[in-house]
Amino acid sequence: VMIEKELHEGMETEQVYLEYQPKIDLLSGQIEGVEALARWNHPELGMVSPAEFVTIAEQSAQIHRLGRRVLDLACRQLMQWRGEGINLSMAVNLSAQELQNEQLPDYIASLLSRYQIGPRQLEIELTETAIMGNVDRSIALLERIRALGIRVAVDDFGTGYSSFSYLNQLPIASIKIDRTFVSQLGRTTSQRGDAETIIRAIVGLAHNLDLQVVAEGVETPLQQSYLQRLRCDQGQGYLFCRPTSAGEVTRLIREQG
Ligand code: G
Ligand code: G
Ligand code: NA
Ligand code: MN
Repeated sequence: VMIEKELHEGMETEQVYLEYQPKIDLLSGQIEGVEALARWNHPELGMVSPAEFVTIAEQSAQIHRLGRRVLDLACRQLMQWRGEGINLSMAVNLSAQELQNEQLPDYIASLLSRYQIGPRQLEIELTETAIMGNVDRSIALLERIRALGIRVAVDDFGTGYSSFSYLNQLPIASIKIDRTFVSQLGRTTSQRGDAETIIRAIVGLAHNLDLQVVAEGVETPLQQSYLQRLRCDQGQGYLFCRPTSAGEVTRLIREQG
């Protein structure tokens, strides 16, 4: 209860802020977008991991406040980058409960207009598990988000139900292959062969459905070259960049010209 109250305070202050992890075009190597990742710097505890405080927020219904805060900070940063002549897309993670919030599409629309953001610049990431929890309601809400022009990505693909049959019914634009598959690409055992086979199948299916494919957790040049060969579109991971400050992303963008 104490920690919930403190999280509430943290969200009203600079304690809760965003880091940004670039998404790289695997062919050109250019940064095409970023994923916003929430951070909480607690005055006594120091950095609290998002796995912990997102769970706390989910269990105490503060997840809606966190979601609004993250969306607001993300759109504000997009506005700032635009002022600096930088055009990126920004992905924001949402939890399952937020997908049940009927007010979410209107809130997002109000942010787009407040910060003068084009809808194509914003993306929403949701896990399969979050979508499948209440699939009809999820689809209805995602349709409203898509109607605003915002793209939706399925996060951690391959770890949930992996309901391939649902993929073409979901109003989504891309899928993110979970890093457990990507991490096996570096191995010398038969696991690598399995991961390759799975990734090839996911990419083939996704591209047939006109979905973009992002590989998560790319840590080595070897994994990168496998993913290029397997025709993944984008990569994200420590090899390219850790989650970092907006200023650092700006510097990297300037550097790539
Ligand atoms: O940021 P990593 O750096 O540790 O993130 C850990 C987990 O927390 C990931 O599953 C990520 O999707 C989730 N996460 C990070 N930021 C947010 C957020 O703003 N909202 C929600 N719902 N989840 C987040
Ligand atoms: O669940 P989601 O995909 O949103 O989680 C993003 C999480 O993945 C964050 O915690 C982020 O710090 C972490 N992450 C990003 N790149 C890498 C990577 O290359 N390797 C590992 N192990 N984790 C990563
Ligand atoms: Na994510
Ligand atoms: Mn993920």
